[in-house]
Amino acid sequence: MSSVVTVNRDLQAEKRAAATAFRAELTRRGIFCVNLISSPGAGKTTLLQATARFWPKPEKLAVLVGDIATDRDAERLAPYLTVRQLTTGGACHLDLKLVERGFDELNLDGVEYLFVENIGNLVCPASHDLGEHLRVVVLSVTEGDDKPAKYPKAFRTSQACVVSKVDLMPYVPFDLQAATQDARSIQPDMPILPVCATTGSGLAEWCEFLRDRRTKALAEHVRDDLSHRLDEQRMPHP
Ligand SMILES: Nc1nc2c(ncn2[C@@H]2O[C@H](COP(=O)(O)OP(=O)(O)OP(=O)(O)O)[C@@H](O)[C@H]2O)c(=O)[nH]1
Ligand SMILES: [Mg+2]
Repeated sequence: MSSVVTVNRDLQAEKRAAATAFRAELTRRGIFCVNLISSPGAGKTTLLQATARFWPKPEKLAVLVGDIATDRDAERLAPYLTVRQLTTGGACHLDLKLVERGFDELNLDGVEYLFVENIGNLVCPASHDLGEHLRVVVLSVTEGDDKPAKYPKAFRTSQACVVSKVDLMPYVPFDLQAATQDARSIQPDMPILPVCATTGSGLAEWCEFLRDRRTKALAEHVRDDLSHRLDEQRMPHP
């Protein structure tokens, strides 16, 4: 026997509000959060290892790394930076509650950048706001240049695209211009960052991009906070 239960609550609105509140908390603490999404094996963990090696002060970086099973990615990242594995036990994406739990368990003293490596999947993670400031879709050249058009939501909800494994371009049929064009037909002005995590090519541009976005996000917060306080001062006292 089945029955219908009327909830009368907009659950999506509640999830959006929770993600917005988490983002505000991160901003208040000066932590810029980057959600990396991609197909399995596109190179997210290798990119994070290379980023930590390249970053002048890797102690300012931390990672929450998601996987369906095992903590192998956390083992790979642990020699380079503060990391906590999030294991979903089968779920194909990370959700905000799991990220918040991982966040509470990390020592984030002095951390300025929190990366969230999502589950390798170009579909489900696109629908979940984890409270990040920046969503980056990683597209490896071995996947084919047709992926932006075939998985538009991943590209529509991301604010930048890292094209990974560019060292393999001579060996695979990947047209960077075609991929860029498709990505920008979905998301105009999408920054495209070609990177090879194994040789380090493109890492300087990637790291500079992250610094720039963090500075802008924090400046926006200071501006909003200031105008909020000025508005309060202008309010007539009761
Ligand atoms: N040639 C080449 N191989 C790479 C590069 N980046 C990653 N790889 C290789 O690609 C494979 C997958 O890389 P990972 O970093 O584990 O990919 P991932 O996206 O974290 O994978 P999941 O967490 O399973 O989704 C590994 O064998 C890496 O060594 C690159 O820039 N060039
Ligand atoms: Mg990984």
